[in-house]
Amino acid sequence: MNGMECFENKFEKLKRAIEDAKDIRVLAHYDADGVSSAAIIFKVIKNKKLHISFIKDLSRDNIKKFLDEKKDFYIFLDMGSSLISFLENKVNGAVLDHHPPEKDSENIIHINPYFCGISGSRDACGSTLAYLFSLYLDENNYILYPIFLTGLIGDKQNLGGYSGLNKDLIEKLREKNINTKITLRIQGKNILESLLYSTEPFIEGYTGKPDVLSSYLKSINIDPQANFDSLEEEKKIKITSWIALQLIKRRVERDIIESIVVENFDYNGFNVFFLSDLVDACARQEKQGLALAYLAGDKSREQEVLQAFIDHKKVLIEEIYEAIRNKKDMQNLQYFYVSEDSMAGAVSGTLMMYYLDREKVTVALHEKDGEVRVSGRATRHLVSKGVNLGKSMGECAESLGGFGGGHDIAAGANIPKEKVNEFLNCLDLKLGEMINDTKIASKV
Ligand SMILES: [Mn+2]
Repeated sequence: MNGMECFENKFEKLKRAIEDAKDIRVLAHYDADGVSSAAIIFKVIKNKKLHISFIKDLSRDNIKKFLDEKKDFYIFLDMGSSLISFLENKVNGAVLDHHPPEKDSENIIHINPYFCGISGSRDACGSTLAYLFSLYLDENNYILYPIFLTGLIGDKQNLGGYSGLNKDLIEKLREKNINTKITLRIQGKNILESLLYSTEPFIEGYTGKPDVLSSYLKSINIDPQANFDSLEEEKKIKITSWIALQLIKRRVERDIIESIVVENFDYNGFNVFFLSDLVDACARQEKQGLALAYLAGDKSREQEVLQAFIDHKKVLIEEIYEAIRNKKDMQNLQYFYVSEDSMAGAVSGTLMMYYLDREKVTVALHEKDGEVRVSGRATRHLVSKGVNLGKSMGECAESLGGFGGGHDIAAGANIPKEKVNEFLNCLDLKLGEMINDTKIASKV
């Protein structure tokens, strides 16, 4: 199989290490990809004592607590590649991760697509590696594909089309006679709920508004309680083009508009995109155990999972509208406050894609214990114009007694509460300089 050869040696080592161990500790990243990776490993390791925990805080101090348990063997999933030198003299273990690796290791079985010339940001995620390992153990494990796809979609590696190792594995699935169907990205119990809780796409004025949606659906003769997939073709087209039109009106980018329609891989009549949204919602509420049980096949947890989804979406959508209401504009950025810290990234990401001015950086602020936490997002377009958010946020925060940093397109900072205005002015100015410097440089 494509992509398998490069991993084979390490997979064989991992298989043997698992056979030899009595007590296995699994530490997985806390998000949808981490939970899915853990669910795959949980399904394929049999007759062993397996203890799984999910990790949000990747600091060495936090990880050390688990290492001190001195288990026979540790498996790190969707995390660990940046901790190799810390781990390698402390434990027996394996890392299956797709984040940029610090280095390979003699002591740790370090499995990362980077070592095989495969991009970890687009072509393989944590679940890809766990799934590939499951196939190495037994080809019949291909039936774990819904869990693999749940992680992949959770990590947004489906955006812009599948590629690399992900694509190879999906092509293999097509040979297995699994039904695929073109359908809407958004999914819920019925068409009303699908639209009601949709944040991908978020449709301002409709998302989160049951009355507005019900009367709109009735006006075009669609039963709000109907399931999208069971609608007549003509009605499917009607609703799809209506969503597209709403997004065009809000000047959403073409790629994003196109992603409202997806190809679903059927799983007992279930949609893997919805599955991924459910797991994501659980993970964001610290309910990874619930998500894991459900993914691993415990249908009795379905009601709880659906409730977690609705709870999460309600809070997120409320925060999105609140952000729209309190948003303030500056020359090169727009900012707003959120009341739930954990939502800051999701709110600014959603608004940047579906609502706000994409010519400006989006900044979400959250006040806590005399401090303000800042979460910033730029667009590819802004980055190409010279914006480096990590650098500008870091410099401004440090000059005001805080700290910050990150990537060019997404970054964070912590600043003292009383310095917020100064920070925003500093950032606005720096962003302006970055854009103008590039303009001047490209003219020369
Ligand atoms: Mn991941």
